[in-house]
Amino acid sequence: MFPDSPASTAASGSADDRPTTENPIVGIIMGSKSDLKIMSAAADILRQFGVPYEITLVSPHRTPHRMVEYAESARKRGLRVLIAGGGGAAHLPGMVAAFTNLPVIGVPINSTLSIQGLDSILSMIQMPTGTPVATVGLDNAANAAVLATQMLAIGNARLADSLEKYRNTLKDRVMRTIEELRK
Ligand code: RP5
Repeated sequence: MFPDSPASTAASGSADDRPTTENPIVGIIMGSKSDLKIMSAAADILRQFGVPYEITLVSPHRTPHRMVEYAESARKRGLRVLIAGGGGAAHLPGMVAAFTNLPVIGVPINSTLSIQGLDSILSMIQMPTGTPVATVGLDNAANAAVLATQMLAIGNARLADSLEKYRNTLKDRVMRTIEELRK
């Protein structure tokens, strides 16, 4: 998709059939399998940027001990950014942030249609001072992956270059539409 789609990690397959690339530096986690259809977009973006990732389920309510272990071991295992998705009372990003100093990006998921995901958004953005969760828009796992890539690009010229090319593809798309509208 991007002009220089790097092929250093999983070159094909969906997030479902490629749960982990080699030496992951981004951990994508979510509370339930029902979140995967949203969260797989983060894996798609990371693959396109050539950022190695792992993707798995970590439920704050159903597997709380696993959540603690995952968060506490994340840095030691080489992860540098975590992307955590959850719907409803979305405690996963906030609780994971409490157990690690790695940056945590939260993806609120609209799984409780009656209140349209507002519960999830509020669970993530209203964090106490000192334990932030960088929250992206509702269901926008792709933006979480772009933000994770931007964080990693601070010390990585290849990623910074890929991000610039990505931005240029977005700009080109707008310019093409402007041209089409002129006709
Ligand atoms: C949360 O509850 C999950 O993140 C999911 O969005 C929501 C519903 O989970 P399921 O009942 O579909 O497993 O923990």
